[in-house]
Amino acid sequence: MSTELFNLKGKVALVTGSTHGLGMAMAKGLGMAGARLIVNGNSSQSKIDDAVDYYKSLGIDAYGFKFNVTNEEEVIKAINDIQSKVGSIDILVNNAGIIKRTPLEDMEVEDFKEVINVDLVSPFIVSKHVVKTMIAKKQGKIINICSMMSELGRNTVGAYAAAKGGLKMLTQNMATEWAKHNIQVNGIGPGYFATSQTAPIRVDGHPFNEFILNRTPAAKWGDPDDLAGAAIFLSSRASDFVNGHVLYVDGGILATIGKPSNES
Ligand code: GCO
Repeated sequence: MSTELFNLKGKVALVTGSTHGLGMAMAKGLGMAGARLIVNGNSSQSKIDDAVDYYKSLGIDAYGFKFNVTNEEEVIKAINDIQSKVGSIDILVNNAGIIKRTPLEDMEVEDFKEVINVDLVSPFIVSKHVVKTMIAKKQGKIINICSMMSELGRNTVGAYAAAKGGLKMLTQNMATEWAKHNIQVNGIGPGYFATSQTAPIRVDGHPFNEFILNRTPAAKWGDPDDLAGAAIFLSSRASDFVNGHVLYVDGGILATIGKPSNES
């Protein structure tokens, strides 16, 4: 019984931004649990093809769809293509995101708007169109990828924090409106993970690197594969009565005030 609860066989899972990083780690987890994987990106077709080949090399049934999650027309067309070529989407992971690190007083309005558009508006756009079939089928799972910045501020990432804070509340409101259709909407809040996005601040000797190693009770950066379990749980029957919750996978950062660097 216990493993059956986490079995995703026969499910179709769309993970936006799943050609690399955290998106790829979560998508791999869903594929290994049996889901048929819809791989999405917007940079280049070859990057998507390479990712699909990688998933297939792991025995995962994967299909690539290049579309811009901020462009509603492209999203509508892609969802129709996916549904006609693969099947209706049972699991949606809104992972695609960007970050711009600039002090707020120096940030261009266009840059602020772009971060909000990709990190907050696109989860709304994609969910709005995917949920229609979930409502008709009276079942579905949506996972929004939040952040430590859904709870905490940090110098230079104001637009990102505004978006991720908003995404936490969007998650709660989606749950409020769609739970009655047996659709569970939850979030995952990654802590600090070793990805290309954090590479600039994860350099040996970089003050932020030392800060994170000291600030994180687990005393390490997360491995993207550490997110697979949370993604499978929130995509499976095991979470059928979990709604509007953000599951933080952060090595304990949010659990603690931290400690002075001279304390072990
Ligand atoms: C940063 C990091 C963070 C992490 C993550 C933390 O500059 O602080 O890039 O944004 O990526 O979101 O939860």
